[in-house]
Amino acid sequence: MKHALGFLVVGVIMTALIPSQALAQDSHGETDRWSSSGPAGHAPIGVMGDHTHHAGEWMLNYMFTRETRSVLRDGSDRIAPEDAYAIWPMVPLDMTMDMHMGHVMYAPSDRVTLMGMFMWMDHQMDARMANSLMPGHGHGNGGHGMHGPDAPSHTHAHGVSGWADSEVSALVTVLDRDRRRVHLNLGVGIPTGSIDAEDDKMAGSGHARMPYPMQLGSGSWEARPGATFLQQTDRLSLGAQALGSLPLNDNDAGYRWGNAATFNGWTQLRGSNWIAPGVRLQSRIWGDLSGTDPNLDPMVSPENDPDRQGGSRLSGYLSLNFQVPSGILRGHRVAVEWGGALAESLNGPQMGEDWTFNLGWEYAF
Ligand SMILES: [Cu+2]
Repeated sequence: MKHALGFLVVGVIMTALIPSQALAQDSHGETDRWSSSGPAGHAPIGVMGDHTHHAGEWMLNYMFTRETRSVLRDGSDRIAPEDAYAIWPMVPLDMTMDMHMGHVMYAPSDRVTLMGMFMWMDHQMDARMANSLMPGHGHGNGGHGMHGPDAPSHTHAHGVSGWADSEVSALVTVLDRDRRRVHLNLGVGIPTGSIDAEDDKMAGSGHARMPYPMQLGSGSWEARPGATFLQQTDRLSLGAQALGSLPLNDNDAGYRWGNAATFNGWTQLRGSNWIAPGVRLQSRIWGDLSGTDPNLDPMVSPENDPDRQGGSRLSGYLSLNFQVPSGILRGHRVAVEWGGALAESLNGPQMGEDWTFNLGWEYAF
């Protein structure tokens, strides 16, 4: 529902902008092809696979992302942690996810650009946890004996870091005229991230395996098909992208993540050779898990429940792209982006997105 709304908003903005710009004439004889040059030649940094390269060109990218989550939601309603704690002895309170991502692009031809992405993640979470769940508090195994709204509890911090899943993809241009361009995103997700991270402090309690959202990888190969539409006018760079993520196999722990779809729409101002401000709307919908990790007891925490993982979210971001126009750093790009959830509906209780910050560097040669 929310994702449909988001897609609609993006669609309306796009269609409102395109006809008016199509009337604008090229006043200074600029090429009639879409161009990736200039700070608005790349989408806001949070969009992957937005642009292609010329034959023989390479590009390196590094991006840092921080996303924070806190408010518990069931559907779009806020749920107080106390209310969730009355049911589950472990309730998530807040989470910070940092990601360091690198990607390499290379274009063997003008029509095809290849891309490889790899990422390292750090997940930190605070949870309200019944004392009876902890080893050494007398109710080690099982932990169901002593919980409920008044059971003594503490704030439990745990974290995990390491390599997450990787991706290789091909971007294939299928239309390129009148400063419009369409390319297909043909990606494959590679399960390089771990799905069995454990919480040292919980060792021996029977609940050491960290919940689904804390795991670094999906454990499944994924098909990631998509399409990207780009348009430029003298004043604006516009883009829209739809990407799917379809897990192809159950992982070694016995489950797979649900299918997911992400829609992005963005607009950036052109005209400056060093800075391009922009806005981006992202709508994302993702399903519950199928299957179960037998090490995760859904009675202990909603985060252990395969049926409380799906949801949909509309997020908005402000972006700034910079490109060094001259000097020895000529061509280097730096981009920042900041935003968060505008609306979300979660199969909860599940933590929603507070805000996301992206910082990236790119260089093509
Ligand atoms: Cu690139």
